[in-house]
Amino acid sequence: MTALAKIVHTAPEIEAEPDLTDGFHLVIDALKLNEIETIYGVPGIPITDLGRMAQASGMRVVSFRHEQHAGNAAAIAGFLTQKPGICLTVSAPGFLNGLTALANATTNCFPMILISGSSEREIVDLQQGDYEEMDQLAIAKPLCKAAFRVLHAADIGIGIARAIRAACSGRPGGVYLDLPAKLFSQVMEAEAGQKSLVKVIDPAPAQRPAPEAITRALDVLKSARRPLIVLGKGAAYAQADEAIRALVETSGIPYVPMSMAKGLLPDTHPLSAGAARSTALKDSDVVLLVGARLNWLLSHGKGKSWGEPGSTKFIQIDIEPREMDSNVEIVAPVVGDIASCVQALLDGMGQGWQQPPADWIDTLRTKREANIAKMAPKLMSNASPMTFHAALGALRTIVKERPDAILVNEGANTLDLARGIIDMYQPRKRLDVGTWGIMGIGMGFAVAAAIETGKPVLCVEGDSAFGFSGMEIETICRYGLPVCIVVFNNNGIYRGTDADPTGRDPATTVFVKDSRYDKMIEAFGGDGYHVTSPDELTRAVNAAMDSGRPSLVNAVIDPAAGSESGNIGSLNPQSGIKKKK
Ligand code: ADP
Ligand code: TPW
Ligand code: MG
Repeated sequence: MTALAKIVHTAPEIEAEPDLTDGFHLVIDALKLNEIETIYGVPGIPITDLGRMAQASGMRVVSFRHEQHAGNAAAIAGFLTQKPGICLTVSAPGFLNGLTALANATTNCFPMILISGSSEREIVDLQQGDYEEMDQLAIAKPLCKAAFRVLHAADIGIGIARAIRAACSGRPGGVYLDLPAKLFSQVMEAEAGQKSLVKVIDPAPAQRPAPEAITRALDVLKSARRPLIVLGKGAAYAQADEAIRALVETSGIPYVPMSMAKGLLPDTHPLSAGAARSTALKDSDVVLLVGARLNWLLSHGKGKSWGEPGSTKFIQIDIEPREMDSNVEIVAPVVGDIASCVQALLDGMGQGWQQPPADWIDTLRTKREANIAKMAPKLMSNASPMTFHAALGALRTIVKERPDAILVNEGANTLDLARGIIDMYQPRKRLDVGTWGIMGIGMGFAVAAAIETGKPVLCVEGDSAFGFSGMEIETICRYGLPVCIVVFNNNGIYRGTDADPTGRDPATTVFVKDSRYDKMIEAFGGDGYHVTSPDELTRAVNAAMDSGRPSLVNAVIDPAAGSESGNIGSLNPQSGIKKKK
């Protein structure tokens, strides 16, 4: 009786099967709905099919040789586009490889999302030794801005929306999204799946500054005798280029660009005090920080790089309220997004704005011209082997002639000297080691710069720096990207001249002498060049950039020319034990 009733009750009705979707497709649909078209990653269990399906759906899926470089690519894609760059990795080891890039993105305020597949929760939480077992969410949490896990296919839309919002709103940063393997094969009705997706409306809402904050800031600026604007990479990120130019030119206040803010206004601008940086910081009485933190890169706003304690008043524009007073007192905090804040300052300046005293402008101009004149002969040197200055003098001309190329730069001497010597002419064209001074961003940044902008890329790399991501030249060749890498080959870290005092091993800072990095790219079908003079360097880089092909120029630099740690040797701790005379 019961059995019969059951059969009758469950007799199949003639009904069309509903269309189904699954976790794989929902992740892809959610990204595409939010206009995210590119994924940087490395395939493997459990995300191999996710990459394949994303590619089949028309997304650009760029596969790297190591997750750290995929992560760096995603991070700089975020910086360049204001949309979170996506890095996709496998569980435990792949996740950990991507984590350095996620932490670095967070430190630099770049929006990115690291999406990692993960193992079965039930097994991971009982620590029963699953395949690539790791509690990834817990590990990621302290190293990024936010971390989420999605357990149900119906929550994928919300999970991705939360990740996008967390990455882009307020101070941008890195977000971790944990997607357990089981999620991808979960099935649900397609219509319900589609409805569960969320299009993030206005992911980085404007944050207008309080009118009193603007009045306060203008009052302080008006009182200045020697005002200075410092532009940081937050200003570059904000894409408020016209407003920032107008602020500088209307106010008549000289400015110093931080490394990745170079080119926001051309470095040749008459109000650029970049080449008189030390004087500008030390002698200014009011400093307006625009998207630049008073961290180590600005000597924390105090000490011998600055004037007497208390003699410099700081005004700071930043979207992050807690940045104010982080190192020294900020007399006029302006909390809000840079575009709104700069516009409000401009509006407040109005007609009657007084330009800064002429003697301040003259002091900086004279200093700048003197510094440039002092440097000029070094840039022309024809010494063999090449000095850093001579090689950079050649590249400086090339960048001047190709201002829309993107410059990627890492190393120690190769970084610090290139930053000072190579003028930039357009916003967001200089990408480098950022707040941590991290080595290894080179090839990842180059790939994303080429893919996101379609522009040619010139990488200026120390030989050590290049080694951190060098295998990705295969990626550059595979995707046929217009990237020209110049390796400043001085046989080592800082210099190639150290020796092991015991005579047993190579010194800790040196590499194989006269390595032929140019031959590495030839192995993958790219073009290699080997150059020993500035003229040869110029010819090779121009040929490489004209060809638009993946190329590597091995530039032989005097192994004795560099200094320890480039410009920041003073940060090296010294032994407390005095040497016996
Ligand atoms: P730099 O290294 O060039 O000096 P930092 O990375 O130290 O620059 O500082 C960048 C700052 O810019 C961060 O404090 C960040 O909160 C801020 N920022 C980023 N985007 C915006 C924005 N759109 N509006 C306001 N501030 C921003
Ligand atoms: C992830 C420490 C700072 S600079 C540098 C290292 C190893 C390399 C300098 O040599 P290079 O440049 O590139 O040949 P040059 O022109 O002076 O010879 N690990 C990480 N990040 C950092 N910053 C280091 C180590 C470092
Ligand atoms: Mg070197």
